[in-house]
Amino acid sequence: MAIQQTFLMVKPDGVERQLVGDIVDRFERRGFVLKEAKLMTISEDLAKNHYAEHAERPFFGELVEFITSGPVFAMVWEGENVIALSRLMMGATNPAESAPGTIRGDYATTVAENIIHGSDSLASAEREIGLFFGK
Ligand code: DAT
Ligand code: MG
Repeated sequence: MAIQQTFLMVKPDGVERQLVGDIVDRFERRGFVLKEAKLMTISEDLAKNHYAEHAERPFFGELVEFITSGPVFAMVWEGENVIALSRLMMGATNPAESAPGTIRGDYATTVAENIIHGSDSLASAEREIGLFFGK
């Protein structure tokens, strides 16, 4: 395994619920390094681009509306195998499967409002870091 970077984002529900500190703390304690971070409101264009893979899904409109509904906390994290390990720390997309101890398993009960986004592959990490941080 190699040192990687990934894109993580506390979604509007997580910012609203004041979970940014807890989430940053979890990744720092695991040993990952915060490289970039900003509180921002996502434009409709950026939301549609970020979630382009879901454009044909029935929930796409709701997803774009939700992710643009308030500030998000966008981050770049670095470390050994951080792409796969951060996905494990987030927990499953389906709330019925997100284990206690994971971020979603501790804080979310619905698939739509699930607190955190994380890149799911090297390609999506590079794409999403570029979209949000321009590199
Ligand atoms: P993840 O965020 O775990 O990578 P995903 O990429 O499949 O999951 O979906 C992106 C987001 O879209 C997800 O975090 C919440 C929303 N979503 C996914 N499936 C959904 C569904 N069946 N109904 C409503 N929203 C959904
Ligand atoms: Mg995804």
